[in-house]
Amino acid sequence: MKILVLNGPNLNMLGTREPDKYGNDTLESIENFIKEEAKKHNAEVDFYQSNIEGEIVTKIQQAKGVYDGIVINPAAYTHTSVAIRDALLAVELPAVEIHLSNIHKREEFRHTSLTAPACIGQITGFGKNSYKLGLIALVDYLNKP
Ligand code: CA2
Repeated sequence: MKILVLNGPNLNMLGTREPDKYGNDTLESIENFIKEEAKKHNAEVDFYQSNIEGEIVTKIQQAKGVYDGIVINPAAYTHTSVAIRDALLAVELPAVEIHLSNIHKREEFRHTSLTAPACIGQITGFGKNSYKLGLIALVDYLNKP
């Protein structure tokens, strides 16, 4: 089972600023945490982060036929990107949207996700465990006959 873990803009800055909102872990340490979890489920994970919407769209398009599913934190694009939503719908791969913070507890503009309706579900507010829970939910979904 091959899973693509996608991260959107500014998540490359994790661990350097705003620890109250996003924790102290760097993106690299979160990736290592996900790798360990993936091993337990015999899943292979690849990671991609971009600050550029079109690059994320292209990566989603290229995932078709290569990956079985996607765990995605679209970051700020969650609230704005019709293009990422359309790409997720176009490739017809199961995707789980995750967020470090609870987007529903924050500013109103973060309460809407344009991308979540293109996913099988959303996990929000559990810090780095959101990635772990997202991976487990996706693996479970893919293992069901
Ligand atoms: O809680 C999440 O995971 C978010 O996707 C994070 C996004 C935010 O726009 C979403 O509403 C919720 C922001 C990521 C910014 O990451 C930073 C990391 C370190 C320092 C500054 C920003």
